[in-house]
Amino acid sequence: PFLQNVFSNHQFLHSTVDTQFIDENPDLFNLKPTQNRAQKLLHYLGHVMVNGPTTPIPVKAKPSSTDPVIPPVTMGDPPVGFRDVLLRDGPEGFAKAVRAHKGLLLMDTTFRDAHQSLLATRVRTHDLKMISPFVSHSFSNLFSLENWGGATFDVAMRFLSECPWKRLQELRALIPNVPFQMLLRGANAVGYTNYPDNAVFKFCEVAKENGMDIFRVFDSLNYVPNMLLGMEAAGAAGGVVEAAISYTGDVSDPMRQKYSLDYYLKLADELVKAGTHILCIKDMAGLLKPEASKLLIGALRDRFPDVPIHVHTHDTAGAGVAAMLACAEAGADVVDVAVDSMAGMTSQPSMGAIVACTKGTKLDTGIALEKVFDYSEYWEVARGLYAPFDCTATMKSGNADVYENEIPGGQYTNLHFQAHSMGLGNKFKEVKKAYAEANKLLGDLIKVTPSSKIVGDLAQFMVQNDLTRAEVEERADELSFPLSVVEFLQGYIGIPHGGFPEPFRSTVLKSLPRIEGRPGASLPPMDFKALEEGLRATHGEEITPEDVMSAAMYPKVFQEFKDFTSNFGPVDCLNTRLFLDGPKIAEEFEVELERGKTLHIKALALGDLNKAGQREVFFELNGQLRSVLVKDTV
Ligand code: 3PY
Ligand code: ZN
Repeated sequence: PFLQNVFSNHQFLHSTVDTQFIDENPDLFNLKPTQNRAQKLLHYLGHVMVNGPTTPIPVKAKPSSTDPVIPPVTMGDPPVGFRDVLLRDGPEGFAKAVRAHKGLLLMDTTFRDAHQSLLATRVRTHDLKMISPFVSHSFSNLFSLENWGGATFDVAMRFLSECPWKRLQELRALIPNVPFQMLLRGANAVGYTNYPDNAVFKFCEVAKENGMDIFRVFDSLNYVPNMLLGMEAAGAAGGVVEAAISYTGDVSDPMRQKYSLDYYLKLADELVKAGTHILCIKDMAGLLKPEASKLLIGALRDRFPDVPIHVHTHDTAGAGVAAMLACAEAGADVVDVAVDSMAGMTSQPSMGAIVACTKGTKLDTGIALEKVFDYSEYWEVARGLYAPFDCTATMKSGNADVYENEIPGGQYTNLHFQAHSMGLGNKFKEVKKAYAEANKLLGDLIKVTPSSKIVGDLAQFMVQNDLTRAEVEERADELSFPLSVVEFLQGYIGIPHGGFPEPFRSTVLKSLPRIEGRPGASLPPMDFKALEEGLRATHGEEITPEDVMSAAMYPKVFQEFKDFTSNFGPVDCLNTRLFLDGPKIAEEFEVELERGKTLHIKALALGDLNKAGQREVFFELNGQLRSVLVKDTV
């Protein structure tokens, strides 16, 4: 029967009714959305059984058939953590407490950068949630848990068909005591281009409301006006501002003058003057050697005795643990690690190694190694579920050639995948060489999202067209460069240190317009009201402020995500094997839609292909026979 509930009752929706009306019409709360969601999920499962996963799979590997074991969690509330300090004393008080802390503090990147670097950012909320109570209870003395931002925002919607905001809300509810940290790409927020200023401000505001605490703000060119914008936005939202200087070159090499110690110290001066709560060195490619760590962190420590220093690195060359220990010795308060089974190679250095190496010293982290082992075991098995995305399918080790090509961790993995899928053994070597050449062509840039993508695009263009650096320079006026390169030269992402490369820029751009100064300053503000109304008209009334921000960042991806969920339901409720591979015939399983609402499903049979090219897929849902018709597109 047609339900006249609050979403469909005409009188309720279109007239002013008082509470008596509600009392007299109990059907209004006869919501029963389960039926609908269940049917949609069957449709999804049927679709995967017939056609394979909806998300693109780069590696020919199946999710492992072993489920991760969740280590035991003590009953009761988790211990007090740094988030309690933050909530009580605010960002300034929090920064003071961090600075006053004896011993080395850690940020755990397992929930964000580690899987962005090793598993193509594909880790789903489902597997993060399972281990969250353990994290909350066992690692209450972490400085923070990095669990959001960077590529996770986009990938959650685009490839996992889940809402990034819901991830944040759910993790927040499970981990109340450890500060959450996100990566904010300055004026690019969580996207790849500059957004209007009000979009960056609003984004931070909504992120803070949803439980984000610490905003690591960087700009891919270390362009200060862009960084200040991001810092202001995070600060205005009430967040902890962690301004991050992206590190490139080698301060311990006297031959590398462009990014010298002096360059970093001057930049740090500006960020500290602008009021950052924490200062971060963001070594996105893992170039910070132990000797350089001593010089850089030592100098920053002397200069800013009261400002907490936080260091981020990647372990691409294999020197990550050594470098982080050197940073800690030189006075860093916090360093970034990933749990052992999600560490190493292009990810962060190993948590267990750092915890063990500092044990009993003045840098003791206070973290119990046995807890790290349990945590690592969970992730070792959980990682098996992501075998179709695991870089170790093709990449067997890190490589010290990163000191030459300076490719950031996540991009190193991506380029390796791409080169490998071209099927030529030595392609990656060629791409890496071209990357270093492309970097020089563009004037030796800081390389991190999105400037790293621009250098990568130029490198691929050079490989595809078999061009050397000298040939590109010679033929710059006639070549048709990738759009990202042209826009970079126009000034779309800001101004690089040392200015744009000349005469290359002028030769490529000819009469194309150039942006002066900070790109966001010339963008008209975003009209959120109009955006929201448009979304309501397309997707119905239940659009949230979080949805509006998703659409503001990624209009097309958000639209596709909404269309997907209106067809296939809340696929984030499925476990990862079901999501990627669907059930086997005769497999029985449960899907928890929400607390207390669990579906019992059994996959019964796959029908033959009918004349319309469809198959009927049969299930048992809570004891009743159901079927869905799926178009066979294989
Ligand atoms: C990102 O922007 O996603 C990064 O991880 C940069 O290092
Ligand atoms: Zn990183």
